Amino acid sequence: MNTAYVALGANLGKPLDQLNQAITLVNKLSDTTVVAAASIYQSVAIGPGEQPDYLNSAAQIVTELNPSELLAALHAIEDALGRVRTVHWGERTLDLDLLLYENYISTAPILTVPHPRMNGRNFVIYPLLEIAPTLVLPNGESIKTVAQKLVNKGIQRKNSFNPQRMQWIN
Ligand code: ROI
Repeated sequence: MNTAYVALGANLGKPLDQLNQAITLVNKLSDTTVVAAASIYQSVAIGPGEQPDYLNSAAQIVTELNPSELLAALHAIEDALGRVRTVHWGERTLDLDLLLYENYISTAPILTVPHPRMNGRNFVIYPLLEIAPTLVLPNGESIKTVAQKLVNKGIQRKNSFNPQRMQWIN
């Protein structure tokens, strides 16, 4: 069994509904189980133009899928939940990013793990810190050190996750 971490984000449609559907689908992937999910964090959009705030979270999973299979499965869930790919870095109905997969490192453009921009984003690192406070990244840096370098601004913790129901509660 391999432990992996996935970031979830949405800022169009009904973001909380999409995240709840997404976590259910991730948990239903073959040979994959959601072990923990962080609270929902509402965060100001970074990126071009005016965008609604995002809802972000992170999940810890165990899986027998390999990194490329897992990434493909996450993309399939994005597509199933109607992600519209328009502007690069634009608003989206659902974004699922593979952050970490064991201590695997890949710099291939189609599968970059660890996620290349995760360390600079409080909306990725804060949820990750919540579910994996002792995590050490493949480069040897601890999640706590990464979190301490970030500015606690433009982000608010919201809904907590109910693991029995596999849902964030409204
Ligand atoms: N901004 C926030 N706050 N949260 C996201 O998940 C997010 N995702 C993105 C871009 C457009 C970079 N901005 C974001 O892909």
